[in-house]
Amino acid sequence: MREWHAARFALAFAISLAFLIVSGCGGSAGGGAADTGEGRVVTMASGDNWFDPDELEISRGETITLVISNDGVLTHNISIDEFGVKKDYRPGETVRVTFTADRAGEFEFYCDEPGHREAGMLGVLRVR
Ligand SMILES: [Cu+2]
Repeated sequence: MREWHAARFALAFAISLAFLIVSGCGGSAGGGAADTGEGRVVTMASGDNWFDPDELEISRGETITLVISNDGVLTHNISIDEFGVKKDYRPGETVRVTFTADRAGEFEFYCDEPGHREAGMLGVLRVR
């Protein structure tokens, strides 16, 4: 009985220690979900073959994290050539892409899967 209690205590201690280590790393390493390095979070849906919304307006110098779901049955991709964005994501998957728009203008975001852009899987990013 005593050994069992001791073992349970040791396990609880190990778990809380592991939790402390994990949360400590998340706070200092950056890139965690609560990290402010993500900038403004913009939610977007997509499917076969569309983005919703297909127009985005942001400010120059702003850091944006797009959270994009794939509601279709095909693999898709979000690409914004001017800002180095290029990310594939599978059906049912939701991905996060962070970028900083360092210049103003109108830019195209699109899916680089063959034929998708031509089928209308694109949109306009306006940076003011
Ligand atoms: Cu696509």
